[in-house]
Amino acid sequence: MAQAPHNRAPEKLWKISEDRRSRLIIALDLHGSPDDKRLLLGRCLSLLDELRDLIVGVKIGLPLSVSIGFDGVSEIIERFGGELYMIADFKLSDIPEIIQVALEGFGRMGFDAAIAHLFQGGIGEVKRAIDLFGVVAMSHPQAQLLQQSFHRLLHEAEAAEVEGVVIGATRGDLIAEARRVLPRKTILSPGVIVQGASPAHALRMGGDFEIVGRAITMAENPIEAARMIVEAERDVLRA
Ligand code: NUP
Repeated sequence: MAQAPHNRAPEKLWKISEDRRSRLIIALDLHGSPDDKRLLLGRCLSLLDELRDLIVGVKIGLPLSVSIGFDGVSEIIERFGGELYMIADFKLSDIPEIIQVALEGFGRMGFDAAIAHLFQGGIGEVKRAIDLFGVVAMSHPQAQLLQQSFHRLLHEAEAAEVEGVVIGATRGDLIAEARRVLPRKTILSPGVIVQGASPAHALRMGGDFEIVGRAITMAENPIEAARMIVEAERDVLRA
């Protein structure tokens, strides 16, 4: 079962979550041809405008960045970074010095956090300009190699003192195990609906936040889709 947020890190994320009674982070993976940059950026801004009361954060990665460029991403952060938790999901897996430089750049852009891999080692050496989430179990069924190292990655997450970890919502068993081993780490879980996990399942297993992309961004009615997920989350948190 998801824990109460008593002074948990990252503070900004938990504060927004308490205020909005939501555990939903949107994966803003809208993408398209570079000719349509302004159009796509406009779609992102109006989508976030519509969803702003239901979501706590926005996760941005390569699909959107290669489509609208980092300038476009910066515009989104400028507009929504004051009220939403902004996460850079480039699953960094480089040498510590390069990861550090990337985090500094994300910090300058206004991101609150980034997602990095842990398997390459050295994350503990990185001086962190922003919050960091380490990937310990991915949502897709082919992530076998990572999964074989699950406990070692949990240990790496603890040793590196990252703010939280990413575990696929499709891996409820691993979420429960991570919650047992790392009781206070914030767990983010992608893989909801389109990848097979039911809304709020990750919270029921001990996760903290759900990351949802296509089930909202490609829905006929994104607000209704988001509302349905947040209602399911609230039911679990009330229970
Ligand atoms: O294990 C992971 N699975 C996953 O889907 C780790 C991730 N970071 N993600 C991301 O979550 C993926 O890159 C995408 O942005 C989002 C899930 O999107 P969707 O399946 O809800 O559309």
